[in-house]
Amino acid sequence: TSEPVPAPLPRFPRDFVWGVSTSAPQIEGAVADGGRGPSVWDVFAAQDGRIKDGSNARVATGHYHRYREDVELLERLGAGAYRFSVAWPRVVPDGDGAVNGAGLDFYDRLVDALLAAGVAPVPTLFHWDTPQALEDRGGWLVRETAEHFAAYADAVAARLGDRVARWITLNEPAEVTLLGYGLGQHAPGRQLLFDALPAAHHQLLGHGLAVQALRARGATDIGIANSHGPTWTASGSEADIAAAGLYDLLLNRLFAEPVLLGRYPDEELAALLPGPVADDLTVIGQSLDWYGINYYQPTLVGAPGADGVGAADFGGIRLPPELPFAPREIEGYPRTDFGWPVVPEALTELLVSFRERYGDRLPPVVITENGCSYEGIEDRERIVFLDGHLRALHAAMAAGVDVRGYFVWSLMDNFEWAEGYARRFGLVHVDYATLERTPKSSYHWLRDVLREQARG
Ligand code: GBH
Repeated sequence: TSEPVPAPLPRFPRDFVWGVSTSAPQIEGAVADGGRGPSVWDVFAAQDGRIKDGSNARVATGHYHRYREDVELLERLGAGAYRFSVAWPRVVPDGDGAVNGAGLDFYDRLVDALLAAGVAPVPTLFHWDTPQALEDRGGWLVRETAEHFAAYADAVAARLGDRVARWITLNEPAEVTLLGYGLGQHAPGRQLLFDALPAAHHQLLGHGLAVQALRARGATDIGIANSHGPTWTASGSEADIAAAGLYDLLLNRLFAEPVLLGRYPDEELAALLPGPVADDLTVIGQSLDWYGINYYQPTLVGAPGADGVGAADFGGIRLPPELPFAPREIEGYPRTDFGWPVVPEALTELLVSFRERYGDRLPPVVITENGCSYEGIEDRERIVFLDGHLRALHAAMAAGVDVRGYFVWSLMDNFEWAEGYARRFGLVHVDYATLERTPKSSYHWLRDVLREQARG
């Protein structure tokens, strides 16, 4: 075609990890197979009006039954690593009772298939699918859930630890807190606003306890996947600066600082957490081998306008007016089909600011998710997106940030939470009528990039 082909990417280090990501609740389906128990997302999706297209993830991409084909796609892509998640309700169907061997068997087979294909398995232990039985007892609002999570982590490590080197505890506790317990747009659908904050603390505690459990099983390569993006301030007004500061505190610092510095970033905020938290912070702040960042875009934030003027959707979600901050539309950048602004240079900004904020307390960084939603199999926009973000990542590395890997979200189109199947993030297209997989242009482009990077 007449479209310009992007120039070759700068060279990344030889041992840089190139991977792709998925999560169990978004791809596996087979929700009643092998003794799996119900998750909060099964229950949430069955409620009227929760999922935009009225869909659910009972089948999703059928990965549970088609994992061999998906591993083959990873192999042909040349991925060095595959980040997937283990479904807690497969392994412990009622959340705190007996371990379900048949549930672990699935991940056992998946890990063996990946290793045979030369792809390093990188399991995430929690990607939002809390066993419903635990939710019925308070879910992440109660401390016991953190302890049950650690017991589950131990069971997974006992089975897979001889073949899995690299582990991720949690995916985006910020989203579970805000969207799941604060605003109710995600499972479990609670609308507690600031009373959701105990869910943040208990997830972070669950992270720390799981790190201990993994270490006790000999794990030496552990990280977390937190979502982060730069917060841009809508104007120089005092009100906007305060609102943006609060947003940054709640979405970025509340989740980074306990993990990296062993303390909460703000006294007033800490007072809203279930106390006393001092001992918990020692557990939460244990040193990690690397720090995972999911990056999608910056957020422009100001004070809430008198009549909501200037307020933007937060990833498709309209925030309630009683919140003390309001995201605004970011103008002047292209947008994905989801409406998210495409701002690669904000990835450089984010990483450089992390290095400035946290200095030597920041371990090596891995980008555990980055990607975009576009329609179509000839997805040139996705190539432009990924190319731009890889250049921005390289720029951060050139500026001294120690980045060790990059994972594209996602290997294939999947169940995009409250959006249902309408948003397609995959390198591989999924036809939901037949579950047929078709590699997109971006898949072929990435395969060529990986070959090129592996050379010389
Ligand atoms: C990730 O969450 C999830 O880990 C993954 O499961 C999911 O499929 C994937 O991303 C794609 O959504 O610019 O103000 O509109 C993403 C977390 C939080 C990112 C909200 C986008 C929008 C903020 N998202 N954010 S705004």
